[in-house]
Amino acid sequence: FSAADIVAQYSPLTGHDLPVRNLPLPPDFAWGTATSAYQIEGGALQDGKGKSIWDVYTHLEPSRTNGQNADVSCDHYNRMPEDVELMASLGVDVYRFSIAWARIIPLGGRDDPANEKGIAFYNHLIDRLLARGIQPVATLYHWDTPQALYERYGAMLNTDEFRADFERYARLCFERFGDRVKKWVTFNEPYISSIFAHLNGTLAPGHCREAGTDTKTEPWRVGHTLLLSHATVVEVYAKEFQSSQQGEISVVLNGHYYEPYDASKQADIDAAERRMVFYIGWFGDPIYLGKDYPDEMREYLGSRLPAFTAEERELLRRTAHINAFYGMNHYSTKYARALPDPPADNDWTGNIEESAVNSEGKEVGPVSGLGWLRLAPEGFRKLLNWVWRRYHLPIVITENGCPCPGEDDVAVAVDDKFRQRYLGLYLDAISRAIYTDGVPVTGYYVWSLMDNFEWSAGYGPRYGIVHVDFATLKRTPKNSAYYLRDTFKSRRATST
Ligand code: PSG
Repeated sequence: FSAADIVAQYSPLTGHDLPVRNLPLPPDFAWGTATSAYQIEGGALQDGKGKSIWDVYTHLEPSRTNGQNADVSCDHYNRMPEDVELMASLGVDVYRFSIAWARIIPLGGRDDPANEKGIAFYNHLIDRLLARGIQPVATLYHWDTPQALYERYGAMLNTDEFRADFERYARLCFERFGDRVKKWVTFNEPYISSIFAHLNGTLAPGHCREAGTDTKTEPWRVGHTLLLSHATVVEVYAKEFQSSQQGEISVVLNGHYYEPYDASKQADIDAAERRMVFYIGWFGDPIYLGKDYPDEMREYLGSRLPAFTAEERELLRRTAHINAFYGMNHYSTKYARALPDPPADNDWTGNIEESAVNSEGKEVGPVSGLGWLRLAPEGFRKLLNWVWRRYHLPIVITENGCPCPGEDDVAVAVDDKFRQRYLGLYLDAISRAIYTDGVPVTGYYVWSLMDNFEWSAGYGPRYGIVHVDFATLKRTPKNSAYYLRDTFKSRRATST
């Protein structure tokens, strides 16, 4: 059988109630693990590192982060060699990590001094990965803005200042790591930095909880800053580094798939589409298509959505084609229901209400260790199709995974049956997207290598394929780690 024949036998995919088929994946499909600096490193003030907004936020009001912080977390900063060996033992091809801006420029700004000890840490990490045959994928920004920049000018609230400081930071990373890092991500999930940190206030800096803030405009200003900072850095990379370093660069966008709440109502069908445009199109259209914000967003948000100057438009147009892949973080599916116009407080979603149950009482899928994260592989496959049709770029899954129900019990946590099923079905969905739908998906990085600090939820949810005992810092691979090691071996063998 060819790979396409094997996949076709299992058509159509009905979703979460299917058995895991271990459907084929291309021989050169890359599998990896993903982490971020603040979530795993610890060493909060070690070797001259500056404070990030997360170092401050978790100490200022511990109740916002489950009473916990990541001062130590997995202590990866001091245990990095052991963690690289662990990945090598699992047969990982790729490791996606993030660089802590304040570790390499403690105060963050373009005129502030660099910290050689911080730079040395990432050099050691990259060298060890390569020595074990693991390709480094580096994210420049995974939410840990240097605190000094937030205090100086509000960080992302000041587009021009932030853009100039981020450009210098990125250039330093390309100069010092770019001879060995061939895949770069500028920003992790600009949607989350904009909405969760500047509208809902569930993530640092929690700015919208302070007096005198404007949640009607600030999230959109932040989004604007991130888009322009991304485009600026993409152009710097293309002009100054790409021909000698031969790497590629893009951004990582997250987003749920949305199904209509009532599939017989046109308003709900439109709402589901509009919700994805507000989530993904907001960044995807300017970055990958070089276009203005989507019309639907302009319609609901009017002048609260910043306008691009002629020069900025040109920058977006010039840089759109440089992005080499679409970086997708995806976890789950939701239902979208149209709310009556005119919009009240829900205008930021495109005036829709989200739910886990549809008009017929049908649930999206079984609940993981977190209420919003449900097992819905068919939604994943549909989102892959949606993104491919809109942007026509090869897709890399830069994050996917889940915490398990009942994992407070360490036996359940290590024999993580829910996660094995979740990962197995989501990989089957990728196989079907590739071979049945013709969507080019080229890699899959599981979130996460190991249990870590899950932002506002602290050490509650455990996303790792490796268990971490936070009292002893002992790492124990969960059964899903062995499942991934084995399934990638067999899935990639079948397809040759
Ligand atoms: C994305 C979307 C939601 C929550 C968290 C994320 N949501 O819709 O409720 S964040 C994303 C992130 C990583 C996290 C991981 C798991 O990049 O740092 O640990 O997912 O939440």
